[in-house]
Amino acid sequence: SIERNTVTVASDFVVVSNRLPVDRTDDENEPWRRSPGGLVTAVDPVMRSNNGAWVGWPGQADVELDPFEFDGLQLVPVMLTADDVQLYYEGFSNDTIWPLYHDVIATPTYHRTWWDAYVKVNTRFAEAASRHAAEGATVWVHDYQLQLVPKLLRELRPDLTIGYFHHIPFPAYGLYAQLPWRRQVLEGLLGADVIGFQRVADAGNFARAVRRQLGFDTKAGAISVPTPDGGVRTAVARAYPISIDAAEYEDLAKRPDVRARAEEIRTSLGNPKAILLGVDRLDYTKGIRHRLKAYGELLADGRLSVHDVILVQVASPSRERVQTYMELRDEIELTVGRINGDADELGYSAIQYLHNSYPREEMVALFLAADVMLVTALRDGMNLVAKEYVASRVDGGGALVLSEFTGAADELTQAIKVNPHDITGVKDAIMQAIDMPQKEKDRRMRALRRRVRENDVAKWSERFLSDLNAARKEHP
Ligand code: GDG
Repeated sequence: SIERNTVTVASDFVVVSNRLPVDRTDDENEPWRRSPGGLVTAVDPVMRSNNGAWVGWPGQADVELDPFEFDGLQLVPVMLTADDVQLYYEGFSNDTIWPLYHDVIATPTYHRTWWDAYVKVNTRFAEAASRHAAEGATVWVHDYQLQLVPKLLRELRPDLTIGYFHHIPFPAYGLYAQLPWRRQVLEGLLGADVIGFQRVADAGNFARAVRRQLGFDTKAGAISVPTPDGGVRTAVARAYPISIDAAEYEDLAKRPDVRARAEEIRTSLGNPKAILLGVDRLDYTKGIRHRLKAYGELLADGRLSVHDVILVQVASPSRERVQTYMELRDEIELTVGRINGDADELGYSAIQYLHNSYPREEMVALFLAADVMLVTALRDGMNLVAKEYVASRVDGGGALVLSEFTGAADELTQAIKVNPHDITGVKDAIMQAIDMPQKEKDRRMRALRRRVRENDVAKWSERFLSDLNAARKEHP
């Protein structure tokens, strides 16, 4: 099209995600800052060798911007109005799809006006991607905010090879079936040539939904999708467990300043026998309440004492305008206050609660300082924090308590597994982690570290993109 080439060079590789990998700053001289994240690191080399473009929302409402280059990346901003943010993003994405796909831990809200906005914004993203993709380009769409983009994009541009990666769980059909637009969402996703999930179980749930709802044949991850011309094409639905840049975390953990900071943290907390750590976005899927309940009971039972242990809970602010998240925050802060009020002694605190975000160096220092990492999510696509903790323990120390309801649990089999709903079980797991003999800790951490190092984020994107490339060759 004419428009396609007016603003930028058409790209052979286009990433589409709700957010651009940059954040707006208040600094006039440096208005954008790269937002750190595994996804950027993973696709960076592919982007650079294919004059890649990234299509996404810059994170502020009503900001209309032309495509621009930043740090060697071609960025294509998609505008969202304040209404779009409320209906498409906070509404349909974070208050319909998010709770439904996390096994209705919170009750999903179904509003037709939210759905209409979701269709409208997905169309806008598809159009932007279409404008910036060169003939025969590869487009990689990310996550649950953009489930309709694969189909919309295929209609606009049948020449493209389209991949989609789903970062969160895909629920069992019995739950998925609640969605009033369950058909349209499945059809939207099936516009992709390769549909990637975190776990084998997610890919299975998706294939089952497609069979039950659309009646298409599915065989070992190959789904037969009828085409408008009466033919059939294949869409691949498989698991590609995402990971982290393990080497980057290792390098940080070896830095003298980071190690010194870890020591400083331990000292400032009074050098207790055991530092327990939780790091989560403040989200109801993360099982923070269950973790606090278990820990609070251990203190009340006298199995733990504030003289020996402290729990550091980083709860980074998240989705603060969504009602459920406001209520969650109140509930957690009430619980923290109660536990501290009951258990604290002058100079000794049960929980150090931090409602804040920190630089990555500080996170790694915390990981190094923590004897026990608590990941008790009720449902989590992967949970990168678990992998980051493991990668950071270059000293070989530390123990990981990990919920079996995370994608990470499929891989990190040497962690101490817990069912977060079983509070007695969580209490025992915490005690097991604190009391674990050094030798066993070392053995487990070695195995965990090997796993994360061998399956890093580069491996993840290579696996996905190589399947996507194979899909292209099938229909040139
Ligand atoms: C979704 C899926 C899936 C957190 N607080 C701070 C901070 N973080 C970083 C962590 C980690 C990331 O945020 C969170 O990633 P998770 O994987 O743990 O969870 P979600 O945000 O829910 O991510 C999840 C993921 O997508 C990838 O596919 O694994 O299942 O829900 O990297 O370290 N980072 C810094 N300061 C903080 O205060 N620097």
